Amino acid sequence: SLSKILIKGGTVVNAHHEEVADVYVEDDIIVAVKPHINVGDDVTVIDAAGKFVMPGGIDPHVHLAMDFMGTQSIDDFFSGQAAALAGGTTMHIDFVLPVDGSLMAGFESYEKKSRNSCMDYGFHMAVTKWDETVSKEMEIMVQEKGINSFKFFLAYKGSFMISDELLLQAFKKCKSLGALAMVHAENGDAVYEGQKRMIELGITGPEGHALSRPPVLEGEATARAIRLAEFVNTPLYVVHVMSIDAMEEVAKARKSGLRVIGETVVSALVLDDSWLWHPDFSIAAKYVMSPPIRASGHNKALQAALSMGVLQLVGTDHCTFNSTQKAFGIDDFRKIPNGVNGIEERMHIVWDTMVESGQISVTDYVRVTSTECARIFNIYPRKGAILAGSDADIIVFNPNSSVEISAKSHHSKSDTNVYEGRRVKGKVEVTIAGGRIVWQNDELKVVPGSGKYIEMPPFGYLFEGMDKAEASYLSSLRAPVKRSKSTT
Ligand code: DUC
Ligand code: ZN
Ligand code: ZN
Ligand code: ZN
Repeated sequence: SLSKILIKGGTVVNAHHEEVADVYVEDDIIVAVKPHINVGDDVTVIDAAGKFVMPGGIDPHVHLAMDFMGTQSIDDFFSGQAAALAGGTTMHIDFVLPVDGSLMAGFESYEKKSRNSCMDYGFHMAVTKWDETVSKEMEIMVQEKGINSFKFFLAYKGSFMISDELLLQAFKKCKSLGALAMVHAENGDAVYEGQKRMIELGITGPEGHALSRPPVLEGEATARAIRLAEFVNTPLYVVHVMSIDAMEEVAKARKSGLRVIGETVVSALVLDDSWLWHPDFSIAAKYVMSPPIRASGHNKALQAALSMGVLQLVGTDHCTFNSTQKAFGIDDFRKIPNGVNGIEERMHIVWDTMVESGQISVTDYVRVTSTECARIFNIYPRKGAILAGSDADIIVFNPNSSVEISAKSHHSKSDTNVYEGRRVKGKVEVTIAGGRIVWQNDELKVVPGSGKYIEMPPFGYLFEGMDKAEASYLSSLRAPVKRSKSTT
């Protein structure tokens, strides 16, 4: 076999269980997880005593090499993934954008973009218009291309945004395919008005970005998407929950038994919008993403929601632009390419913010950074677990070490970092991806082309009970009134 690795004496953590054990890997598969595994001397041994051995992170929300706002996000599938691996993330799911409305052309362009991948990845598909062709292409994506989730934008009027009418058709299609509907929830018409108003008021700087699209517009769109998904009776995944307003809609929906999943992102958990008021444009502009980073207080509330299970997982929306690209919007915040980094920092910041602070347990950390994503997108326990038979995507984490985040040392191609100067407790010391040691002793050893495309099958468990729910919905409809033709 190609490689044999023994990770010795660490605390092996899964979402459901932790124990001191050895982990033995052959090729790209975990072969055994148990105490005291004896091996020959052809095996590479990693001493993990006093450290946590956890499933590599899975980032559910990433935009590598994305053509967007007149430019392209500068981390491509190689540099973005290299950064991910240095930060303990071993798989990401990227959003395929259609090309001229064609899902197939979009898929093919992302097959090209991802050719140099150095870690495993999967795709969500964005749907930005609707007709018979798109509907047919959705079937092909699910049945032949390994995609089981479709994202709809309620914002970006004039480009990606789709109407409620079309959203309903698309939700129905998702339901019939056993695919998961996802939404970017902001009211695009209102954002457009908000932006015009800021410009009229002469507010052209990055603070105008926050002021033009406040939390109420995220709350409205989240509530609307949830209700429309309820009307169609299909599960819904709300991407990047950034505000209390949106989070409370997710909480309410889940409490009433709706199958709604809430994803938050690292930036929403730890940053606040005071950065957008920074007097230096080049600093303020790097914090422009959509939905915007919110006023202080939203971040703490989202942390609490994550710890209580109101939100289920943490992504990044990693979508990086360098300062030259951000400067496109020097005179008009509407032209600042939207996006922040995070794929390399996520595992460290979530640990520091949530575990080190005592808000969640180590097993919950594994759940929100890895296992839950694998379950939701139907690739568990191949991914998201340290079990015999799972893929060998593993990190060794030292809770007693620490890391200082900086653009000077990060692996992203971006010349800035929104977490610049932040020191976090805990450190990913080793990353094993696909059975290869790709990060050790602060050194990256990645192989272009070694990453695999992970097909994600349509759903079983998420749609369980659908027929029963459907039946009870239909039986709740009151019988129509039979009227005679005459109107006397
Ligand atoms: N928001 C961002 O900030 N970047 C990429 C796309 C998005 O919706
Ligand atoms: Zn056990
Ligand atoms: Zn989005
Ligand atoms: Zn996004």
